[in-house]
Amino acid sequence: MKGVVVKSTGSWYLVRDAEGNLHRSRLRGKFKLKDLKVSNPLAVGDRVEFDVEDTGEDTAVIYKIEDRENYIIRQSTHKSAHAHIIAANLDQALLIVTLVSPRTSFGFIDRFLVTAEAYEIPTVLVFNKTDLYDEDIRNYQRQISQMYGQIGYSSISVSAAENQGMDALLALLHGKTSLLAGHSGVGKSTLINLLVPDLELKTSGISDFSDKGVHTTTFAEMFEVSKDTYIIDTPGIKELGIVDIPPAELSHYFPEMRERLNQCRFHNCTHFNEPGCAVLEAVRRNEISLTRYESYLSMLHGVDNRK
Ligand SMILES: Nc1nc2c(ncn2[C@@H]2O[C@H](COP(=O)(O)OP(=O)(O)OP(=O)(O)O)[C@@H](O)[C@H]2O)c(=O)[nH]1
Ligand SMILES: [Mg+2]
Ligand SMILES: [Zn+2]
Repeated sequence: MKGVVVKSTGSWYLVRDAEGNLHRSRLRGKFKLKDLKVSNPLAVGDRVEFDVEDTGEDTAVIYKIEDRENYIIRQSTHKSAHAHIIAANLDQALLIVTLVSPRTSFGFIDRFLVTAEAYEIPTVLVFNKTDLYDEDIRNYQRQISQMYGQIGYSSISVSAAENQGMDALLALLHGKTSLLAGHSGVGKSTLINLLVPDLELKTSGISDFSDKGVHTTTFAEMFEVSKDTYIIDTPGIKELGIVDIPPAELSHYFPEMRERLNQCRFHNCTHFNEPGCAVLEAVRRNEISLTRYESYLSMLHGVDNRK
């Protein structure tokens, strides 16, 4: 039988077949990892072939993984730790951003966007918890949305608490498989509970002490919103490392830099201090946002600006 992995715990998998039935499954014997250096052989979204066996707790055995159309990897910032495939076969990622409770930094947003560019996953920013924004934060959010809009990333604003903006979110999701990503506590599971009634995913408040989420969701899981519309809940990302990108290539994953690359004097320009650099010139003229350029530099130099 053929199916799609909708949940992966590392030791067992939930696979949805074509009729929508779920099978608790395990992987057959030793499974060869394709050259990817990752800790999990199988991820949510993987298309698999499996046999149903009526023995034991895990009733199905996965014996084949189909080639992935795409996938997105979460790289720990600690070099020693393994990379982890968050999900495969995605149409898009929605990065859930909150400007308060908890605050998502530009550094984090830009790291995610670079990762998504590297894996060619279109990304939309979803500002949540807008009910908590005062006038100043609301204006600030508009500026941020405009800045990202200019470089090709669209955004929407929602409030899960007040059920605001859900129509726009549904329209964005329609007919696609979307990954919800973001820090712990930004409201990923809360949003999915609104989109998929009766689901009752666990959610938790923000720690008063750190103003951060408490990592409530522990495994990625895919849910059906409506026919052909799927959404993947994921555990909150604390820190996001950057996939192995050579320094001279990093700017290829910043759309506003990518379009200027052939105007730099040196073809291998890293846009740091080289003479005749078109990117530096654009930063000087405010044509490239300073926060984006700062994110670029921190990634280039491996500086730790995660917040
Ligand atoms: N004020 C307000 N609170 C919200 C909103 N959306 C979610 N919350 C609250 O934020 C807290 C965290 O929400 P979760 O849905 O658990 O967050 P999460 O992103 O799934 O977090 P992890 O599973 O830890 O990654 C909960 O207390 C929610 O009730 C919102 O729009 N406004
Ligand atoms: Mg959650
Ligand atoms: Zn340059």
